Amino acid sequence: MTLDAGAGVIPELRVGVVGVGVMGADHAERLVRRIGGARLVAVADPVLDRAQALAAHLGEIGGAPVRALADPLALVADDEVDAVVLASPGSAHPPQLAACLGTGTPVLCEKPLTMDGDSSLEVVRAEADLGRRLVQVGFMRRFDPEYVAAKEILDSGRLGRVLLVHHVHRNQAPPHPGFAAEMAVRDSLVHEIDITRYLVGEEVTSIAVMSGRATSAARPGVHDPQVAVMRTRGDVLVTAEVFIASRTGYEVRCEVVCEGGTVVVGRPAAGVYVTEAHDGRAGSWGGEVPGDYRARFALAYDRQVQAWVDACRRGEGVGAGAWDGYAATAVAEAGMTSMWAGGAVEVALSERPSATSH
Ligand code: ISE
Repeated sequence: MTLDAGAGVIPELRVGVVGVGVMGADHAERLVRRIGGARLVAVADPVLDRAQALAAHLGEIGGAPVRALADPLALVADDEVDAVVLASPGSAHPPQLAACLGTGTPVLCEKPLTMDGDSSLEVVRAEADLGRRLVQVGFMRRFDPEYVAAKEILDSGRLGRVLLVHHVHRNQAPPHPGFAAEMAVRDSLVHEIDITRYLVGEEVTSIAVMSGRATSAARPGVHDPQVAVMRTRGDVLVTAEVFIASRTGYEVRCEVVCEGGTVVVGRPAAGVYVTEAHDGRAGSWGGEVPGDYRARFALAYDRQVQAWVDACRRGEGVGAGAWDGYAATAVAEAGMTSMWAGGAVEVALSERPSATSH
């Protein structure tokens, strides 16, 4: 259904979720439990059993009845669906995004926007042709309270110019058995690419991805860990460690070094301090390392989805847009080239259509 930007605030946004894997199920439950002003009406997945199982689970936790469909495009075209959360694999996004743009349906699209820069640019141009913002990309760190506070401090100018950014991004284990080498860049590092652009306010112009000694827990054919070195248009140097099988837990940190001080996001000492006995083994001290991104960024996801729902109801856009999705994908693509071929790879972004600067 088309939401008319001039129609005022609509009382309740009827949402459909496409893709019911880890993030789709997480967003569906979030919509049922914690998001105001929206009602989840349908979930779709080519594996219908999974969609049906999720719909049943949502009923058990007290949600209103949710229809389960097998065809994502039927969900987008459904008269009862005002807006779509796209949590299908990135390779499935292009036709699903095209359907959303074709029906004027606002869409919160999980990253990556698409699998390569060219197809992401098509999304940017298709949205620009419509002349209204419909696409939000799920770069949830932009809604994390610490990243938001860091952005405010940097923008205030009180620490002076940004000189360097250091990121750490560790996952406890590969998210699924099919995890391929490229995914460390396209699915994980893409967050550092986006948040660098957001914090520094400049495009990334080159990237080199390097690997050294690998963990013995690395999957065959996957370089793990890796370090990316990026440069922004204004020559800010950025390092990013991406570790897929760190075994310890999910750790995301970022330190921005400025002329007059530093800002750190995700300090390990934050939160409650505990000492803990481990059944006869040596005890441990400190806080807890979260198991995965759903725990670490729970609040960011809630805020992101609530901000998206509120913006859709007003007929507006919020958060990362199609251009941000394109820019991040183009840098990730260059990163994958560097990962296989070595050396720094320049990133040449296309000219930004003027209608996308909303
Ligand atoms: C996953 O797909 C995500 O988006 C997480 O935020 C990221 O930390 C993880 O590495 C990815 O696999």
